[in-house]
Amino acid sequence: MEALAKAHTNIALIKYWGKRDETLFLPMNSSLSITLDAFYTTTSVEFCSCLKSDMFVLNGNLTNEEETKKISNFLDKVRALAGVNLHAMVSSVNNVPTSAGFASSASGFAALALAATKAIGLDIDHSIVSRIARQGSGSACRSVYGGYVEWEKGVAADGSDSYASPIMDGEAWDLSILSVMVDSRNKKVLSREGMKRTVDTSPFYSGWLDTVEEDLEIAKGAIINRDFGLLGKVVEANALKMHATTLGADPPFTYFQGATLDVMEAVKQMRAEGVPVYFTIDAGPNVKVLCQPENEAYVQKVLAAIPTVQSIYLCHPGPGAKVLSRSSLSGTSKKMLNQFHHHSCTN
Ligand code: 2P0
Repeated sequence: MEALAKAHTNIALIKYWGKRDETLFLPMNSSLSITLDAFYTTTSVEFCSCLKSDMFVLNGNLTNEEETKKISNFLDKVRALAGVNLHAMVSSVNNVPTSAGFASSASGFAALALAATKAIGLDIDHSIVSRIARQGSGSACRSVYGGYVEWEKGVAADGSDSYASPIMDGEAWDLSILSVMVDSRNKKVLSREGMKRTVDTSPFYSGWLDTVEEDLEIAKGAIINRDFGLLGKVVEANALKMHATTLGADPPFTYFQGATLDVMEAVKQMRAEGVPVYFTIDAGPNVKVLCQPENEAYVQKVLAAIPTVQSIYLCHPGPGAKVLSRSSLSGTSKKMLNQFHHHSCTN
């Protein structure tokens, strides 16, 4: 009982910020993202009666008990759904450089949800895979689909209506997303902790909730109409509103650093010169810059000249999660995933 799957990271245009249920990963608000082409996770899952416990191999190394426990807890949900009680060997390769400022949890849990449900014999559609992926990491439910994706927050207490669905294919509208890495010194407030502290203590959080659904409707309309100026404007404003909530938290915090502001300023300067370019920022100091493909070379050149910018990764819309065959693997992924491929038993 084995399957292999691949899923790409995503970047939120309208942010997921705050949970109404931490156990089920139910969000306070709906969100909207673009799945990216450049970064992905490939995961194999093999359930077998000869395994005495779950094992998790990440980038070719067997992980410790704590990391394995997170995967086991997630697999428990898949086992419960399938009514199967077998342990699994899970092997994942992240083609997501940690230095790129993208969390690998979105691509990681999307790939795991697809590989595990397939391996255990569940024949389910992507909306159910998305609902399962959500329970590993919220943003993972969006990585199940390619292109432009909406995660509807849902209203049901059991989370049955909280999953992602595609709005539009990436090929229907190409955009350039530049991930701009800056000098990073501060200790991070993890997004999970940051959103919780904000929900619990920030008086600005209600302001976030007041406008986020309207922002999402505007962004969705802008995508359908390929209105880049309108999309950029609402994306940038939405990110700033999310970050504003953190300043009101107790204790207060911010993800911005000096270098973050340098990039934001450069984007505004280019815009003042007539180049349509906008930024968004997640739970860290790096900046994601959005522009149209015809301007990407110029935007990259301007950003690369900022002294506090370390590196820039260029992305475009990417595909949804897919089941793969082992024979389609190549390079490092093939080597790492085959290293722990479980051949030894005859079950
Ligand atoms: C997002 N972020 O929409 C938002 C914007 C960060 C800022 O989703 O606790 O790793 O695992 O559900 O999905 C990052 O949070 O959090 C995130 P959990 P997740 O992309």
